[in-house]
Amino acid sequence: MLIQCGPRVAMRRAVAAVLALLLLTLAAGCGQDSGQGDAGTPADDAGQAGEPTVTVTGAWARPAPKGEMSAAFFVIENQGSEAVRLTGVRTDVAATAEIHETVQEGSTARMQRVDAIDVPAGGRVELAPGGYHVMLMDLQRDLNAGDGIQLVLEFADGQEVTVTAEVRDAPAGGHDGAH
Ligand SMILES: [Cu+2]
Repeated sequence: MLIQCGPRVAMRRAVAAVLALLLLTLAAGCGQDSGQGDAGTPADDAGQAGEPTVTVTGAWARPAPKGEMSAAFFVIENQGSEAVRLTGVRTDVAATAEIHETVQEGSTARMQRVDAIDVPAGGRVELAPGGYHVMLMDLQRDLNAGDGIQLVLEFADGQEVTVTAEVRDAPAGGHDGAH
């Protein structure tokens, strides 16, 4: 018994020493972490705390009379670390707003509705004549050059971006197909 007692005591002391070291290390670590954590946390969370990660620029729409159709265009930039998906657009100026894509088939341009537009992380997608556009159907009022119309872009992750699109004619020289 005495022979076994010695090692046990030694072991207990060793364990105690290790525990003490561990506690010291943890205490020191905690002190350092709280300092670094305060500085690092806000930046780390910026992209995930409901902060907008999408910027929409250069919004414009074609002039058209009430009851007719128009098309709106803009550039979506995604600064986030995850892809975003434009799933819809709301506006007061049209009874219906749909996301469309103009596709070239031989010499004819045809447009079709698309469910969504994906914008990759760090990427951009341009809605422009001849490609993607927002179709504004059954206009509720005249869209005259110089007007500003409000569009609310809805994304799959729940974020919404409101932009004012300037009503104006297509840029000179831009190709003016089916819109
Ligand atoms: Cu269209």
